Amino acid sequence: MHLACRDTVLDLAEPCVMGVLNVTPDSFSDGGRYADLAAAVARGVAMAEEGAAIIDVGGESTRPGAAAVSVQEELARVIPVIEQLAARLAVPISVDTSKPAVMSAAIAAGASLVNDVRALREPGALDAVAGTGAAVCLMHMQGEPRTMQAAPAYDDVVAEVRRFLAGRVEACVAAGIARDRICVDPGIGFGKLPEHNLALLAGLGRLADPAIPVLVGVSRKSLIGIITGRPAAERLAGSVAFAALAASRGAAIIRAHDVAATVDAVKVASALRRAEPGGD
Ligand code: 7PJ
Repeated sequence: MHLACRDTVLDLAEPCVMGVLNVTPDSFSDGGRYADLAAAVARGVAMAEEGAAIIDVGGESTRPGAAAVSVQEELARVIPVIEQLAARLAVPISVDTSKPAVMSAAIAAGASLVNDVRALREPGALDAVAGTGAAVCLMHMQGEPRTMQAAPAYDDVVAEVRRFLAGRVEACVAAGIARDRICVDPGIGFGKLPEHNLALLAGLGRLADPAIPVLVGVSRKSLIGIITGRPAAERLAGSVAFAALAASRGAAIIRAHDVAATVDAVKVASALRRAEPGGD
Protein backbone atom coordinates (compact mmCIF):
# COMPACT_ATOMS: atom_id res chain seq x y z
CA MET A 1 0.00 0.00 0.00
CA HIS A 2 1.18 3.54 -0.72
CA LEU A 3 -0.02 7.13 -0.99
CA ALA A 4 1.03 9.27 -3.94
CA CYS A 5 1.86 12.78 -2.69
CA ARG A 6 2.91 14.74 -5.81
CA ASP A 7 6.50 13.68 -6.53
CA THR A 8 6.85 11.60 -3.34
CA VAL A 9 5.37 8.14 -2.92
CA LEU A 10 4.71 7.47 0.76
CA ASP A 11 5.32 3.77 1.41
CA LEU A 12 2.68 2.42 3.78
CA ALA A 13 3.84 -1.21 3.92
CA GLU A 14 4.45 -0.34 7.58
CA PRO A 15 2.21 2.13 9.45
CA CYS A 16 3.66 5.61 9.85
CA VAL A 17 3.17 8.71 11.98
CA MET A 18 1.85 12.11 10.89
CA GLY A 19 3.18 14.78 13.29
CA VAL A 20 0.74 17.53 14.30
CA LEU A 21 2.04 21.09 13.92
CA ASN A 22 -0.57 23.58 15.08
CA VAL A 23 0.20 27.17 14.12
CA THR A 24 -2.64 28.84 15.95
CA PRO A 25 -1.85 31.82 18.24
CA ASP A 26 -2.69 29.79 21.34
CA SER A 27 -0.31 26.99 20.28
CA PHE A 28 2.79 29.18 19.89
CA SER A 29 2.26 32.42 21.81
CA ASP A 30 4.00 35.56 22.94
CA GLY A 31 6.90 36.32 20.59
CA GLY A 32 5.09 37.75 17.54
CA ARG A 33 4.96 36.38 14.00
CA TYR A 34 8.66 35.97 13.31
CA ALA A 35 9.47 34.17 16.57
CA ASP A 36 6.37 32.01 16.15
CA LEU A 37 7.45 31.13 12.61
CA ALA A 38 10.93 30.11 13.76
CA ALA A 39 9.47 28.06 16.63
CA ALA A 40 6.98 26.32 14.36
CA VAL A 41 9.62 25.45 11.77
CA ALA A 42 11.95 24.16 14.49
CA ARG A 43 9.16 21.97 15.86
CA GLY A 44 8.41 20.59 12.39
CA VAL A 45 12.08 19.77 11.79
CA ALA A 46 12.28 18.12 15.22
CA MET A 47 9.23 15.95 14.48
CA ALA A 48 10.82 14.78 11.21
CA GLU A 49 14.00 13.90 13.15
CA GLU A 50 11.84 11.94 15.61
CA GLY A 51 10.56 9.85 12.71
CA ALA A 52 7.40 11.56 11.49
CA ALA A 53 6.66 10.50 7.90
CA ILE A 54 4.36 13.51 7.32
CA ILE A 55 4.20 16.95 9.00
CA ASP A 56 0.61 18.25 9.23
CA VAL A 57 0.47 22.06 9.42
CA GLY A 58 -2.82 23.54 10.65
CA GLY A 59 -3.82 27.18 11.19
CA GLU A 60 -7.47 26.81 12.17
CA SER A 61 -8.51 25.05 15.35
CA THR A 62 -11.32 22.57 14.76
CA ARG A 63 -11.89 21.89 18.44
CA PRO A 64 -15.52 22.09 19.58
CA GLY A 65 -16.46 25.76 20.04
CA ALA A 66 -13.32 27.19 18.38
CA ALA A 67 -13.68 30.55 16.59
CA ALA A 68 -13.60 30.68 12.78
CA VAL A 69 -10.47 32.09 11.11
CA SER A 70 -10.44 34.25 7.94
CA VAL A 71 -8.68 33.07 4.77
CA GLN A 72 -6.11 35.88 5.12
CA GLU A 73 -5.30 34.98 8.70
CA GLU A 74 -5.05 31.26 7.95
CA LEU A 75 -2.74 31.95 4.99
CA ALA A 76 -0.53 34.21 7.12
CA ARG A 77 -0.19 31.46 9.71
CA VAL A 78 0.45 28.41 7.55
CA ILE A 79 2.10 29.47 4.27
CA PRO A 80 5.47 30.69 5.65
CA VAL A 81 5.76 27.53 7.78
CA ILE A 82 4.93 25.26 4.83
CA GLU A 83 7.42 27.08 2.56
CA GLN A 84 10.27 26.65 5.02
CA LEU A 85 9.47 23.05 5.95
CA ALA A 86 9.02 21.98 2.32
CA ALA A 87 12.42 23.51 1.50
CA ARG A 88 14.18 21.84 4.42
CA LEU A 89 12.52 18.42 4.75
CA ALA A 90 12.22 15.41 2.47
CA VAL A 91 8.99 14.17 4.10
CA PRO A 92 5.62 15.27 2.67
CA ILE A 93 4.13 18.40 4.23
CA SER A 94 0.39 18.31 4.79
CA VAL A 95 -1.99 21.24 5.24
CA ASP A 96 -4.92 20.82 7.65
CA THR A 97 -7.60 23.05 6.11
CA SER A 98 -11.07 23.06 4.58
CA LYS A 99 -10.62 26.29 2.58
CA PRO A 100 -9.92 25.88 -1.15
CA ALA A 101 -7.85 29.10 -1.27
CA VAL A 102 -5.62 27.81 1.52
CA MET A 103 -5.30 24.41 -0.20
CA SER A 104 -4.14 26.05 -3.45
CA ALA A 105 -1.67 28.39 -1.74
CA ALA A 106 -0.32 25.60 0.47
CA ILE A 107 0.27 23.32 -2.52
CA ALA A 108 2.01 26.19 -4.35
CA ALA A 109 4.19 26.64 -1.24
CA GLY A 110 5.20 22.97 -1.29
CA ALA A 111 2.50 20.99 0.53
CA SER A 112 1.83 17.60 -1.05
CA LEU A 113 -1.12 16.38 1.06
CA VAL A 114 -4.40 18.12 1.93
CA ASN A 115 -5.89 16.99 5.24
CA ASP A 116 -9.52 18.14 5.28
CA VAL A 117 -11.86 17.47 8.22
CA ARG A 118 -14.70 18.36 5.78
CA ALA A 119 -13.52 15.80 3.19
CA LEU A 120 -13.35 18.34 0.30
CA ARG A 121 -17.07 19.25 0.61
CA GLU A 122 -16.55 23.04 0.50
CA PRO A 123 -17.37 24.47 -2.96
CA GLY A 124 -14.17 24.50 -5.05
CA ALA A 125 -12.21 22.14 -2.78
CA LEU A 126 -12.22 19.14 -5.17
CA ASP A 127 -10.99 21.37 -8.01
CA ALA A 128 -8.33 22.99 -5.81
CA VAL A 129 -6.71 19.57 -5.33
CA ALA A 130 -7.56 17.62 -8.50
CA GLY A 131 -4.99 18.94 -10.98
CA THR A 132 -2.12 19.19 -8.51
CA GLY A 133 -1.06 15.61 -7.80
CA ALA A 134 -1.40 16.26 -4.07
CA ALA A 135 -2.83 13.52 -1.87
CA VAL A 136 -5.94 14.00 0.29
CA CYS A 137 -7.14 12.78 3.65
CA LEU A 138 -10.94 12.60 3.67
CA MET A 139 -12.27 12.76 7.25
CA HIS A 140 -15.76 12.01 8.52
CA MET A 141 -17.45 14.62 10.71
CA GLN A 142 -21.09 14.76 11.78
CA GLY A 143 -22.19 18.41 11.89
CA GLU A 144 -19.84 21.38 12.26
CA PRO A 145 -17.07 21.93 14.83
CA ARG A 146 -18.96 24.62 16.76
CA THR A 147 -21.95 22.35 17.48
CA MET A 148 -20.93 18.80 16.60
CA GLN A 149 -20.71 17.54 20.17
CA ALA A 150 -24.21 18.76 21.13
CA ALA A 151 -26.12 15.60 20.19
CA PRO A 152 -24.19 13.13 18.03
CA ALA A 153 -26.52 10.34 16.83
CA TYR A 154 -26.05 7.24 14.68
CA ASP A 155 -27.97 3.99 14.08
CA ASP A 156 -24.85 2.08 13.03
CA VAL A 157 -21.82 4.35 13.29
CA VAL A 158 -19.37 2.07 11.44
CA ALA A 159 -21.75 1.53 8.51
CA GLU A 160 -22.65 5.24 8.32
CA VAL A 161 -19.04 6.42 8.42
CA ARG A 162 -18.01 3.78 5.87
CA ARG A 163 -20.81 4.90 3.51
CA PHE A 164 -19.88 8.58 3.88
CA LEU A 165 -16.17 7.90 3.24
CA ALA A 166 -16.90 5.69 0.23
CA GLY A 167 -19.08 8.47 -1.21
CA ARG A 168 -16.32 11.04 -0.76
CA VAL A 169 -13.74 8.70 -2.36
CA GLU A 170 -16.02 8.38 -5.40
CA ALA A 171 -16.51 12.18 -5.53
CA CYS A 172 -12.73 12.60 -5.57
CA VAL A 173 -12.24 9.97 -8.28
CA ALA A 174 -14.98 11.62 -10.38
CA ALA A 175 -13.15 14.96 -9.98
CA GLY A 176 -9.90 13.43 -11.26
CA ILE A 177 -8.13 12.49 -8.01
CA ALA A 178 -6.66 9.01 -8.52
CA ARG A 179 -7.37 6.36 -5.86
CA ASP A 180 -3.70 6.12 -4.89
CA ARG A 181 -3.84 9.79 -3.80
CA ILE A 182 -6.62 9.17 -1.25
CA CYS A 183 -6.70 8.13 2.40
CA VAL A 184 -9.69 8.18 4.76
CA ASP A 185 -10.23 8.91 8.44
CA PRO A 186 -13.16 8.10 10.79
CA GLY A 187 -12.72 11.49 12.54
CA ILE A 188 -12.37 10.46 16.17
CA GLY A 189 -14.16 13.07 18.32
CA PHE A 190 -15.81 14.88 15.41
CA GLY A 191 -19.55 14.64 16.16
CA LYS A 192 -19.21 11.40 18.13
CA LEU A 193 -19.91 10.14 21.64
CA PRO A 194 -17.30 7.94 23.39
CA GLU A 195 -19.20 4.80 22.38
CA HIS A 196 -19.16 5.92 18.73
CA ASN A 197 -15.40 6.60 18.85
CA LEU A 198 -14.75 3.19 20.42
CA ALA A 199 -16.98 1.40 17.89
CA LEU A 200 -15.04 3.08 15.06
CA LEU A 201 -11.66 2.12 16.52
CA ALA A 202 -12.86 -1.44 17.13
CA GLY A 203 -14.24 -1.57 13.57
CA LEU A 204 -11.25 0.05 11.85
CA GLY A 205 -10.83 -2.86 9.45
CA ARG A 206 -14.37 -2.38 8.13
CA LEU A 207 -14.18 1.36 7.42
CA ALA A 208 -12.94 1.32 3.87
CA ASP A 209 -11.91 -0.74 0.87
CA PRO A 210 -8.73 -2.59 1.96
CA ALA A 211 -6.73 -0.83 -0.79
CA ILE A 212 -7.38 2.59 0.79
CA PRO A 213 -5.14 3.68 3.68
CA VAL A 214 -6.92 4.60 6.92
CA LEU A 215 -5.59 7.49 9.02
CA VAL A 216 -6.48 7.72 12.72
CA GLY A 217 -6.13 10.77 14.95
CA VAL A 218 -6.75 10.09 18.63
CA SER A 219 -3.73 11.85 20.18
CA ARG A 220 -4.64 13.64 23.45
CA LYS A 221 -8.34 13.62 22.59
CA SER A 222 -11.15 13.80 25.15
CA LEU A 223 -11.98 10.12 24.54
CA ILE A 224 -8.73 9.35 26.38
CA GLY A 225 -9.68 11.84 29.10
CA ILE A 226 -13.01 10.08 29.57
CA ILE A 227 -11.41 6.65 29.78
CA THR A 228 -8.46 7.60 32.01
CA GLY A 229 -9.82 10.60 33.90
CA ARG A 230 -6.77 12.65 32.86
CA PRO A 231 -6.49 16.23 31.49
CA ALA A 232 -4.99 16.85 28.03
CA ALA A 233 -1.45 17.36 29.37
CA GLU A 234 -1.46 13.87 30.91
CA ARG A 235 -2.72 11.78 28.00
CA LEU A 236 0.59 10.60 26.53
CA ALA A 237 0.29 7.00 27.72
CA GLY A 238 -3.34 6.75 26.62
CA SER A 239 -2.49 8.30 23.25
CA VAL A 240 0.39 5.90 22.67
CA ALA A 241 -1.73 2.91 23.69
CA PHE A 242 -4.45 3.89 21.21
CA ALA A 243 -1.82 4.49 18.50
CA ALA A 244 -0.49 0.95 18.93
CA LEU A 245 -3.97 -0.55 19.01
CA ALA A 246 -5.07 1.37 15.91
CA ALA A 247 -1.91 0.29 14.06
CA SER A 248 -2.49 -3.32 15.12
CA ARG A 249 -6.00 -3.09 13.65
CA GLY A 250 -4.64 -1.91 10.32
CA ALA A 251 -4.42 1.89 10.52
CA ALA A 252 -1.81 3.00 7.97
CA ILE A 253 -1.19 6.52 9.34
CA ILE A 254 -1.38 7.67 12.96
CA ARG A 255 -1.77 11.43 13.52
CA ALA A 256 0.00 12.37 16.75
CA HIS A 257 1.48 15.24 18.76
CA ASP A 258 4.10 13.12 20.56
CA VAL A 259 5.99 11.79 17.58
CA ALA A 260 8.96 9.91 19.11
CA ALA A 261 6.83 7.83 21.48
CA THR A 262 4.20 7.18 18.82
CA VAL A 263 6.78 6.04 16.26
CA ASP A 264 8.06 3.41 18.72
CA ALA A 265 4.53 2.27 19.60
CA VAL A 266 3.61 1.89 15.94
CA LYS A 267 6.80 -0.08 15.22
CA VAL A 268 5.99 -2.49 18.06
CA ALA A 269 2.42 -2.94 16.86
CA SER A 270 3.58 -3.51 13.31
CA ALA A 271 6.20 -6.11 14.35
CA LEU A 272 3.58 -8.09 16.26
CA ARG A 273 1.07 -7.85 13.43
CA ARG A 274 3.66 -9.25 11.03
CA ALA A 275 4.36 -12.19 13.37
CA GLU A 276 0.71 -13.23 13.38
CA PRO A 277 -0.26 -16.16 11.13
CA GLY A 278 -0.86 -14.59 7.73
CA GLY A 279 0.40 -11.27 9.09
CA ASP A 280 2.66 -10.32 6.24
C1 7PJ B 1 -7.94 15.34 13.28
C2 7PJ B 1 -7.53 16.16 12.23
C3 7PJ B 1 -8.16 13.95 13.03
C4 7PJ B 1 -7.54 14.38 10.76
C5 7PJ B 1 -7.73 17.33 14.03
C6 7PJ B 1 -7.01 17.45 17.41
C7 7PJ B 1 -8.13 18.12 16.70
N1 7PJ B 1 -7.33 15.69 10.98
N2 7PJ B 1 -7.41 17.41 12.71
N3 7PJ B 1 -7.95 13.54 11.75
N4 7PJ B 1 -8.03 16.10 14.41
N5 7PJ B 1 -7.37 13.88 9.54
O1 7PJ B 1 -5.93 17.24 16.88
O2 7PJ B 1 -7.26 17.14 18.61
O3 7PJ B 1 -8.55 13.15 13.88
S1 7PJ B 1 -7.73 18.74 15.07
